[in-house]
Amino acid sequence: MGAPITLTELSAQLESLEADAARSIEAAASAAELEELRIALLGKKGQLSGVLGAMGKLSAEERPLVGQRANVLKEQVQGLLAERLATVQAAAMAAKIARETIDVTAASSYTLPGHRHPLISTTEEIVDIFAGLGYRVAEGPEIETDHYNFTALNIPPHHPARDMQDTFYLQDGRLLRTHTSPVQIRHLESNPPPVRIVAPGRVYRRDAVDATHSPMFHQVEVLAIDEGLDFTHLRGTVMAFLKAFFGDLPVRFRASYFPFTEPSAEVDVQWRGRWLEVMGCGMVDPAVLEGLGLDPERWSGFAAGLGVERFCMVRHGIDDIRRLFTSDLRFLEQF
Ligand code: 2NL
Repeated sequence: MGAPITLTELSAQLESLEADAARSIEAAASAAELEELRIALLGKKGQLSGVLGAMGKLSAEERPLVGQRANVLKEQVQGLLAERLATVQAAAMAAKIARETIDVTAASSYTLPGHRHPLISTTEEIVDIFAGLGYRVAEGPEIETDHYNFTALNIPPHHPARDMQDTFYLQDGRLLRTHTSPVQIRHLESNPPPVRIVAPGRVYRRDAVDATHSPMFHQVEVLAIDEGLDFTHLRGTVMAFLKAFFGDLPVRFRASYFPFTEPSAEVDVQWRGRWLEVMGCGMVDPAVLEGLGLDPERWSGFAAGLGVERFCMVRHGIDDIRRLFTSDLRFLEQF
C-alpha cells in the first residue's frame, strides 16, 4: 500500500477534500453533475474512501481522530449535496415553467368551432316561434304510404294535385313524403283534439335541380284543431309568426287552392321592396276531418306550410338553393 503516511498529511488531505467538495458542489449546475460528484467524493472508489483506506497506516491512537473527522466530513458533504440539489431542481423547474407558459384562453389555431347548418338553425328558429305560441313538435317517417301522403289529405288517385307533388316510389308502392302533412294525420289518429302541433322535416319531390328547386327540401307545417277556430285565428297566428321571424313587414293574403284546405291562401311578405311568396295556409277541409272520424260540425282547424330553404335564403340573402346542399365550408362558415 504505497508510501507511509502521517496524521498531518491525512488531516491536510481531509482539509483540502472539504474545500474542494464545497467548491465543486457549489459550481454544479444539474442533478446529474451532483450525482457524479457524490460518486467521486463519497462512492466506494471515491476520494473519502481513499483517505479512509490510508488510515490503516496510522497508529491505533491516531486512527479514531481521522475516522471521526472523516465521518463529520461525510455528513457535511451529504448535506451540501442535498442542499445544492434542491436549489438546482428549483431553478430547473422555474426555467421550465417560464419556457412552457401556456395561455389557456388563446383560441386554438387549428380547430374550427362547429356550428349548426343554416337550414337547421332556420328550422329551429321557426319551431321556437310556434313553441312560444303553445305548439308541440311532431315528427314522422320520411318513407310514407300513399294513404298518409295523399288520400287522407283529400288527394285521391288521379287528382291533378298529384302531378305537382310527383315523388319517388319504392318497389312496394310506398313513397318519399312530399310534405310533412302525413305527420299531422298520424298525430291526429292517436291524439284527439284540441291539437296544436308543428311538424318540421325533410320532404321530397320529383323536381329538376335549379337555383330554386331541390328534389329534397325542408318543410315546417303547422296544425291547430279545436272547437270554434276560424280564419281570424289562422290570420292572427300567421301574422304573429311572420312578425317574429321577419320583423314588422307588410303582409298580404291571396286566395289560393290546396286540396286539403278550404278556403286556402298564399301569404306574401314585402321584403326589400318586392313581394315574396313565403307560405301557404287555409282552414282544414271538412273532408280531411271526416276521414279522421272527427265531426266537422264540432271541430275546425287551420293549417299552414312553409319551405325552410325559402326562409333561410331570404333571411341570409342566399341566391341559389344549391349552396345549401353542397357542403362547401367556405360558404357554410359564414353563418
Ligand atoms: C305550402 C302550403 C300547406 C297545409 C300545408 C295541412 C295539413 C293537414 C291538413 C290540412 Cl294535416 N292542411 N297542411 C295546409 C295548407 C298549406 O302548405 O306552400 N307548403 C310549402
